[in-house]
Amino acid sequence: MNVDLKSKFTGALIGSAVGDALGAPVEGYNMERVSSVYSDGKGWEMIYGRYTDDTETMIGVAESLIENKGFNGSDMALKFIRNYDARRGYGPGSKEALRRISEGESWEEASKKLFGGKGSYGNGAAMRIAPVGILYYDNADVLREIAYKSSHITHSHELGKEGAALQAFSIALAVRGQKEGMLLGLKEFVKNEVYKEKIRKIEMLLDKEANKKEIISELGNGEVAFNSVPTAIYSFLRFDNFKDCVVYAVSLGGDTDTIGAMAGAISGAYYGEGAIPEEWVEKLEEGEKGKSYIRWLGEELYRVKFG
Ligand code: R7I
Ligand code: MG
Ligand code: MG
Repeated sequence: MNVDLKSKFTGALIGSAVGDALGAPVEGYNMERVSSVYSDGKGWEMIYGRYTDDTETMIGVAESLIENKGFNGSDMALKFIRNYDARRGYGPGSKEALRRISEGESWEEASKKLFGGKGSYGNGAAMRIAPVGILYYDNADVLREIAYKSSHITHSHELGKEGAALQAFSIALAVRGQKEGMLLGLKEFVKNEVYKEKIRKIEMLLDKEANKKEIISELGNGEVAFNSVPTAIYSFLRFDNFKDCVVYAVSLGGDTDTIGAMAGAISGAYYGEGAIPEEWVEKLEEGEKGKSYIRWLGEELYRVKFG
């Protein structure tokens, strides 16, 4: 498959926003309730096109990487704080970390205080990671380093950071066009046993064409990183086009906006922006930081990378 690299960069970001917006109206619903909403005569038509915290924070990651031509922790934290709109529905950990930083704590320290001093392993760092996955797609070591550091602003737990790194590396492999070899690549990349086990499960579940209930019980559909990042990767690997992948990710219920966003980021990076259903992109919100801006961020990341 020959998809041009720039459309993979923009595809990862627009794909993530589209997945977020498709899943947003049904976040927290179970599988049956999701299907009752989306089968209501209209199929999988996007309902509002409004994105959530997943995309708002992804925008902050991209803005900061572009402006600094690389990672700058205090600046990225500032971007999150400036863009913050409570109506987008932030997780309590992320909200608390950003509040602490805005009151003067350093980005290195603030997130460590969360969850009894263990730090968060929510999926909030993984859901926003697409810009890191594309900018560092050709260097696994740098990608890991920047994925960990950008996560740390809100998520200091090892499992939160590793989930973000795994999601970023999946996007990187997708940019490289590696779908067949993805699981092997991920196995070699991932350091934590919790995720190694999940990757073995993905392989097993792909082999047997498991049903949705099995996917939910084995891989998860919740808002902690290890119960959602593997589910997004599975959704990408199971299908051969953007639409089926993202519809499936959202159809599982649970943390639908986030699993949709992560599956959409990997798919968009693999198939390119042209493979994202036009009617979904059309419905995706516009405005100051809407779809045109998100596409421009993808183009700017491409420019930072290739000049
Ligand atoms: O990760 P985070 O930003 O939340 C992202 C989610 C996505 O679904 C978004 O769409 C938005 O709706 O929120 O926010 P956190 O609060 O850090 O983590 C999310 C949840 O994971 C927490 O509220 C906890 O339920 C759980 N969690 C933990 N539970 C126990 N111990 C995260 N870390 C821990 C932990 O250390
Ligand atoms: Mg959200
Ligand atoms: Mg969510």
